[in-house]
Amino acid sequence: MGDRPRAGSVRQVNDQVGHLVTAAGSRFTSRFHDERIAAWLGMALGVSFGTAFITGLISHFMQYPPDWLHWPSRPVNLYRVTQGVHVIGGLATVPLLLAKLWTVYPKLLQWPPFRSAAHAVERGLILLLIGGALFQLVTGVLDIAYWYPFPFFFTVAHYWTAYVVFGALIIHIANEWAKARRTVMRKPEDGLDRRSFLLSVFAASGAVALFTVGEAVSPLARLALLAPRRPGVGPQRLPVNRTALEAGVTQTARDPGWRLQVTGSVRRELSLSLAQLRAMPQHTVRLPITCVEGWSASGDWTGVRMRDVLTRAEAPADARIRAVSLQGGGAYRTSEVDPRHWHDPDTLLALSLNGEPLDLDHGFPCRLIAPDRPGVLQTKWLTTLVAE
Ligand SMILES: Nc1nc2c(c(=O)[nH]1)N[C@H]1C(S)=C(S)[C@@H](COP(=O)(O)O)O[C@H]1N2
Ligand SMILES: [Mo]
Repeated sequence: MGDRPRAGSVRQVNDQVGHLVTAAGSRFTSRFHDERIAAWLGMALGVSFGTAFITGLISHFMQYPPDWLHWPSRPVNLYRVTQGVHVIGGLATVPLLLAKLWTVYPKLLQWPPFRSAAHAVERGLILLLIGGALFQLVTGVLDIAYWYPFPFFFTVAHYWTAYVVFGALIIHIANEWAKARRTVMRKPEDGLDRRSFLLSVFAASGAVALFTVGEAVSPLARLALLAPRRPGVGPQRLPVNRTALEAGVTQTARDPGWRLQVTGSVRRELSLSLAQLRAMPQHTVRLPITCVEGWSASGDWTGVRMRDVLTRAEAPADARIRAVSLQGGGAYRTSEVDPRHWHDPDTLLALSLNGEPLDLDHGFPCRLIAPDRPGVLQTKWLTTLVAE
């Protein structure tokens, strides 16, 4: 007893931690912990996160539009493109971010962690950026895999974190821009083969995109090996997100007494049976279901124009319409249709898909289908339209 060292002073502890961290940092030495590579990857990440931010905002504000905002209903595939870019681009970002973190991680482990207050703020910001970026990619991937092991609601967390990441990214770019530019412009003299390293990272990113893009671009559907849903796979050759069983509507949807009610600020309330809807002029349109999770699949939908029904009910021309499902609960049991969308001749109360009456899982007896609209708003198993 007695000759064991006393608990070390703060300085000793600090030195030891520093030693350990440095040892961890130097264990996997690689020539590619390199500023030039970090700068190129940083630029690619700036573009991909910037694109994800913009396309993400588009998706958010399409689903939760403020009163003054009316999305166009044309081109019909617009949302298919922006959301495809969001999800497939997001997946392709995973290899880029991993490569970047691997390239710079010795710097992350530097000891002491900060030298001054300003340096502490700068590093705190980088931590926020890395944490936020990883959070966005991880939750995004889990969401499209329909796996929700986290205690928060995905869309809310993903949406708010986007602002944090974007803010931190802008400051990071402002801090690093001059240095990164100099690094990239300067001709390297060390003969390090950065090009093949960068090419492999970009190839990995491209491969992820190639093997998922078919979930939104039907001709490439057979390549979509990494995609959780594929166009053409499902009842009536269309994927299903929520089945009638899961939605708890198998009985009510098949009830022969089913009627579509049209109420609210209309001058003539309507209550239409399926036979009455079938007796109205029928139209066929080719439109995609574009899920926010990135997959899109087109079908030939046949049914009554929404505007024909609303005109018959004498709904105000500028009314927003709430479409209500038979489904008892859940986030997607209702959706809002703005005037632009319900006046569009392609917006249907669909009764058939690809030439057959709607499958129960696609919304039998009647579902909403409208151009340039997220899948979550294409309400299935309709029962009521409320003019607001
Ligand atoms: N009532 C109701 N409608 C709904 C949903 C739902 O859960 N309940 N899911 C939506 C989502 S997220 C998508 S992507 C589409 C999928 O339509 P499909 O199953 O016909 O392909 O339906 C939408 N309509
Ligand atoms: Mo969806």
